[in-house]
Amino acid sequence: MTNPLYDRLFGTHAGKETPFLFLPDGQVISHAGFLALAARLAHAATDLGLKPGDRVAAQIEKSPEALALYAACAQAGLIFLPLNTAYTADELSYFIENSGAALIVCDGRSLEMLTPIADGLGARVETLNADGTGSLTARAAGMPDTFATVERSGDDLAAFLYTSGTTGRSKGAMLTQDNLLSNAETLAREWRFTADDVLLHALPIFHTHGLFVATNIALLTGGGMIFLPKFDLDQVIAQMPRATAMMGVPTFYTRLLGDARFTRELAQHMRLFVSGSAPLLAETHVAFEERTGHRILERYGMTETNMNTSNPYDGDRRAGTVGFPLPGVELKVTDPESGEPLPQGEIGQIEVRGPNVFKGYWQMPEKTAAELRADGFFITGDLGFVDPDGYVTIVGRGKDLIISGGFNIYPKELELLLDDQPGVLESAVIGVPHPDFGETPLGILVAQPGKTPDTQAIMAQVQASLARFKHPRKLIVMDELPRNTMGKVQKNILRDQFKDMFLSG
Ligand code: MLC
Ligand code: AMP
Repeated sequence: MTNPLYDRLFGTHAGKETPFLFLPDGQVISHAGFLALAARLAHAATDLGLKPGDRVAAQIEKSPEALALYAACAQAGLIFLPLNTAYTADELSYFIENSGAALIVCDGRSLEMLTPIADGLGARVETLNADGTGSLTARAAGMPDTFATVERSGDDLAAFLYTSGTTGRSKGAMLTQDNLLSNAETLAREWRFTADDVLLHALPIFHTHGLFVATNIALLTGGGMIFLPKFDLDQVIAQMPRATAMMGVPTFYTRLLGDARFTRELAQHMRLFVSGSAPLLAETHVAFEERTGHRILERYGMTETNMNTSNPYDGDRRAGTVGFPLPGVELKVTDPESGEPLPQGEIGQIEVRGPNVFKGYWQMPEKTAAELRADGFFITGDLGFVDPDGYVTIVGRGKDLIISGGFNIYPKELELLLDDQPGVLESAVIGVPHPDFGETPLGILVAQPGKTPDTQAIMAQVQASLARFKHPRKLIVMDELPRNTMGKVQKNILRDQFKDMFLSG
């Protein structure tokens, strides 16, 4: 084997006209057709001067070509760095600069905004639009349909995914070929995926869930994917009869349950519904079973670790739990202060070790050392316990993180921006329950003496700087923030005070 990731996920399908991507317009792309597209893109990238180990930063809409760029990177030994399409110029320039990307691939609409950033860093910019057009695909058009796969080992880096921190800027999580492959192999086996499966794919492909969990499993097992540009309720309902399995964040399931067209009959033939990336409420699990007869299979993962635990395929899928550690993954619950393992059943911080765990944060040895122990255990920042039957339950987060519809928001990033605004003395951002997104950020401001912050102007500043999904749903001005005797803001009190703010009824 010359390149384990490419060979196992992609190369194995060479010459096969089996269906891979079913598009909403009825078009079907075969495995062979997809590989040819990827090979042409690999030629285009290497023609631009890219060499193995170079980073390719991509902020592009979900499309077959966008997915083929991931395959092209694997084949050419490039490191794929997908970026949320919602990121603003401010956010993007950091990722591009920090990663030292040699090539930026963006939507044509962002070209003007990204060109100066790229020029400043000596990177190339090419476009790839949602409909597959753009300068990159134009370059690829005349290229050969095959590409000599670049030799790589399992320990070589395959992807960077940026993940924010509770302090400071985002960190590039370095994932190796083996990290990705080992997890895809385990999940495909545990969840019984085969070439007969058709996965309803409505997740974005710039995150672990949609790219590595969903796509890698389908590629490894040779099944097809109904490849929707995004989660669109009408499309998901219309396409479900052709699918055998679906993966989603909890918002997918609450939205489906909120629609009368989602019936037991519509879901009857489905083999599997998987949920993850954010907590699935036990009541959603129960309501889903009542409606469809299916028990959603909940699993737990992270950008840095891929998937860590899963409820069983056969056996009891317990609502409110994330199941057992996956085969090959060790999980322990430790005391956050001492790092020592806690007695069975006690709540503590969750640590994991296994072939799934990343290599560290790009060029951040201190941050890596703070979270990834020398013995290989990664401190997840999640709090939980293991019950006597071995099921893991996540009860909260030690890290200050809000998850809205499966997207992470770090309060610190917002607080730094809010603190800087005219008339603001200090701020606190908390996550409060939201019926659609699970949680949503609420910004609490304290005014400087004698000043009245202009919340509308502040919101406009937030909108200009940060991705839409991070925007506080509301800004509230309070006289002061509750603090403990050490002077630390007691966010738990604020969370309790505002917990019903966005819940109807
Ligand atoms: C979109 N918006 C969001 C949002 N998604 N706001 C808050 N939270 C979100 N998650 C914005 C839109 O830009 C829009 O802004 C407005 O909110 C309403 O949009 P919408 O039409 O309701 O949203 P929609 O486009 O339908 O998107 C919602 C969603 C999507 C839940 C379908 O966010 C999604 O696909 N989430 C999946 C995230 C994911 O894949 N996470 C995996 C991370 S990996 P405006 O201004 O236009 O009104 C990971 C590891 C693991 O966590 O374990 O898997
Ligand atoms: P990310 O950094 O985007 O990969 O998000 C990872 C975080 O999502 C984890 O650390 C958890 O806090 C959360 N998460 C993922 N899956 C679940 C789940 N099934 N239940 C609760 N939280 C989850």
